[in-house]
Amino acid sequence: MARAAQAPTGPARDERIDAIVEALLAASPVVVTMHANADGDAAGSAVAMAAFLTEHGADARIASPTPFSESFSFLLPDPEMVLPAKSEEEAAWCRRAGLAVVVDTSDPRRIGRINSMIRGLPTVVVDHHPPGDRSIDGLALVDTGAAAAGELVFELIERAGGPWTEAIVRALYVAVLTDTGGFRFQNTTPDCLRTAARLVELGAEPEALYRAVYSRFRPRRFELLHEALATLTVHHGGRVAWMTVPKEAYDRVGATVDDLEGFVDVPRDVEGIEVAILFRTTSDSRIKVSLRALAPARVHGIARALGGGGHPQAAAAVVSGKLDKVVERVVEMVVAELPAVRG
Ligand SMILES: [Mn+2]
Repeated sequence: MARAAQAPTGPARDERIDAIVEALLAASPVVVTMHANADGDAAGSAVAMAAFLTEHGADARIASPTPFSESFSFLLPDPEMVLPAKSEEEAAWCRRAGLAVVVDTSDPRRIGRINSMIRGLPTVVVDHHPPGDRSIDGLALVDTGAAAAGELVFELIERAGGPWTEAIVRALYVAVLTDTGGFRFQNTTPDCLRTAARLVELGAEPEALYRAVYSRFRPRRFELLHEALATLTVHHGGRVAWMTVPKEAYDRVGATVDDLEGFVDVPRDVEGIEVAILFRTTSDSRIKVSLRALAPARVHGIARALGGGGHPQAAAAVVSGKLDKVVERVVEMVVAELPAVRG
C-alpha cells in the first residue's frame, strides 16, 4: 500500500476515495482508532466511521489509545462501541480485524499503544494534518485543506451513499464544529461550511450540539479558570499572551483534562494577539504546551522543535523541565518566530 501522503486532486482524488470506500465496505471486523487525548474531531470522526461501518453490516469498534473523552461520550450511539482499554477483548479484536481505520492523525506515535496492535493490518488513514517525518502505512486520504478529519469522513460516507443516521450526523457536525472553534477560525472554509450545512439538512441540531460541547462545564472548571486567569501575561508589545494552569489548583479541585477545554482561548482572545500559549503540568510532571496562532503567525514549527506537532495555527507539545524555565524557553522561541511587523 502507498504511504500516507497529501491526497491527490481531481480524478486521482476521486479514484482514491473510491478505493478507500471499497476497502471500508469489504472488511469485518474493523478496528477504528484516532490520536491520543481525542478532541471533538478525533472522537467524532471515529464514532461516525464506526457507526457507518456498522450500518453497512461490519463489526466495527473503536480502540482508543487514551480513555475515550468524557466530554464526547454523548456521541456514542452505544457505549460498547469503544473497546475496553487494555483489555483482552481489545487485543483479540485487533488480532481478528481485517482492517484498521485511523482518523485525525497519520503519525504512528500519536496512536500510542494502538500502533503495535494494528501493525500488519491493512489500514485506511483519514487525516488533515500536515504530513510529518513518520506516517502510518496505508491507503490514505490526507488533505490539509480540510478543516476537520470529519469533513473527509463526510466525503467518504457521501461517496458510499450514506446512510445518514442520527449518530453519524451528530458526530460529524461536532467534528467540524470543534476543529473550527465553533466556525470561528481561519480553517472555516466554504467547503467546511457546506459540509456543516449538509449535516444540518440531514438533521444535526446546531444549538443542542453547541450546548452539549461548550455549555456543560462543571463548577470546578470555573474555580480552576479563576486561578489560571491570575497568571495571564501579555508580552512583546501585546503580540504574545500566555496563561498557566496552577498545578496545585488543578489537583485541589480534582480537575481532569476535560475541565481545561477552552482555556487556551483566553490568551487567544486578547486584543491584537498573534500567538497564544497555554502551559499546564501533566500528571507525570511534564509540561503540556498548547500553541495557537493568528495567521500569518505559525506555531507548528515550534511545536515540532519541542517534539510535538499540529497545524500552522494550532499545535502542541509535551516537554520536560520546570514550569518557569519552560515558559521562558517557549516564549523566546515564539518571539523569535514572529513575523516582522509591517508598515
Ligand atoms: Mn482534527
